Amino acid sequence: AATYETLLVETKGAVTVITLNRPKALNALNSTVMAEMVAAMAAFEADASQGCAIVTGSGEKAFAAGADIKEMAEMPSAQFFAQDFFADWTSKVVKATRKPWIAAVNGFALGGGCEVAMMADFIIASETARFGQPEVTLGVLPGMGGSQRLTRAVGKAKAMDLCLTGRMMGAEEAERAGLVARVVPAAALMDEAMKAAEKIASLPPLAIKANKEAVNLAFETTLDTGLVMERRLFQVLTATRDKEEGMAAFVEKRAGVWKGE
Ligand code: CO8
Repeated sequence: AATYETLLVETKGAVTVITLNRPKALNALNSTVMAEMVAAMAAFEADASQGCAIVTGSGEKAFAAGADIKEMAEMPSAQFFAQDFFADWTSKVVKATRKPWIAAVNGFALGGGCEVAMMADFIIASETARFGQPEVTLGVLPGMGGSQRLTRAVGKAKAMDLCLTGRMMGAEEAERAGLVARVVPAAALMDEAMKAAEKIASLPPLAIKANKEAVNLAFETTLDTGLVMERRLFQVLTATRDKEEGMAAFVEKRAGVWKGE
């Protein structure tokens, strides 16, 4: 596997584990992290042996405490616009990745950290996780999707509360609000995330991609169009070998063997 300056990337069977690795800066997201995440996610997406990825933070304290404030403080204003700063996260990490990835949130997920967690297909949080969009306290606002993805995830009341006060919410509140899929004790976080990722990686890959695409469509389109698209994806999957195998395996009471065809 490639080596990175700000990430640790390991493959464990069919699961790629990407660890944000700037623990002294609470894994703050600078331009290098951004560029390396684009590369690491592209490598994951391209590797046919890999079925699911986990993104987590190194150390016990943080998933990521946000975009790197020290880097942004030095950056000329025009450069934010000229580089379309933060745009790659959506275009090159979120949109370019058709395989699923899970955020395993182990501590602070603030600002850009919360936003990266929300880019994942779902979040598994440790009991010690803390989520927030404190950008207002820096004189700015979320810049990597927080105002949009958080509002879609938890609704206006809590999104406004978090964005306007900058307060953090704990894992339990985040689960109640629908931001987080599961909360587990800190010591069990990576085991739980690995089990979920291994399960996903063990399932028919075309069906996995179609399920991900269909759920994401619910955020992008009308109900009517979304329902049509869901049916089309269903109809497309009926033409796959894996559908034949899946239904035969059920009838024959055995485990399916998937080809991704
Ligand atoms: N960027 C850079 N360095 C950071 C960041 C960060 N986001 N967060 C923490 N660090 C560094 C600290 O500076 C400190 O470094 P040093 O040891 O060199 O002083 C080290 O990490 C440890 O942090 P603390 O000593 O502060 O640890 P505490 O346990 O006291 O506090 C907190 C932990 C509460 C998480 C605290 O570090 C904190 O509040 N961090 C910042 C959180 C934040 O505001 N995040 C939002 C950042 S902005 C963003 O993500 C979106 C940007 C959109 C802007 C658009 C611009 C146009």
